[in-house]
Amino acid sequence: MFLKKYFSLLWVIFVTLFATTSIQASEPVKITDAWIPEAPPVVKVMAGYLKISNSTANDIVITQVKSADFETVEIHQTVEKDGMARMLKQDKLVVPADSEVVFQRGGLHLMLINKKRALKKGDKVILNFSVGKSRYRVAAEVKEAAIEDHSHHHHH
Ligand SMILES: [Cu+2]
Repeated sequence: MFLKKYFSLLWVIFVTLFATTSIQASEPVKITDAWIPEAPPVVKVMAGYLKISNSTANDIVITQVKSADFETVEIHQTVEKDGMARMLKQDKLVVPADSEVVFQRGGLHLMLINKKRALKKGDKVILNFSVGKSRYRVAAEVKEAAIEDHSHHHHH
């Protein structure tokens, strides 16, 4: 019957659209551009930079960051006071609804404390972010620190 066929086709379109929508909705938080400036082998503490975008209508809260390659990972905010730069540990980080937070030199950064293995240019470090009950796994690449200095020239 023609009508029956027509309706089943509509059904397929409907299901497809619905499935597509739910795939997008399951990835409302994106963590991108993660990288770690290369450091000399003796240096045990490294910094991590990245971007977190929250396209949901609600604030999200990052409660923990972990990596198998480091003993501890903290979220730090660099603040300048009387010409001195100090780093303040953040117990959690709020990424407001429909906005983006950028971790960069001289501001928010990950403090990767006590590395457990040698890390050189090109190596990947897996970072695990806890956002409420969700977990996000991000690969951060170790890159030449010179790139970092160059891109932040305007701060000097
Ligand atoms: Cu720090």
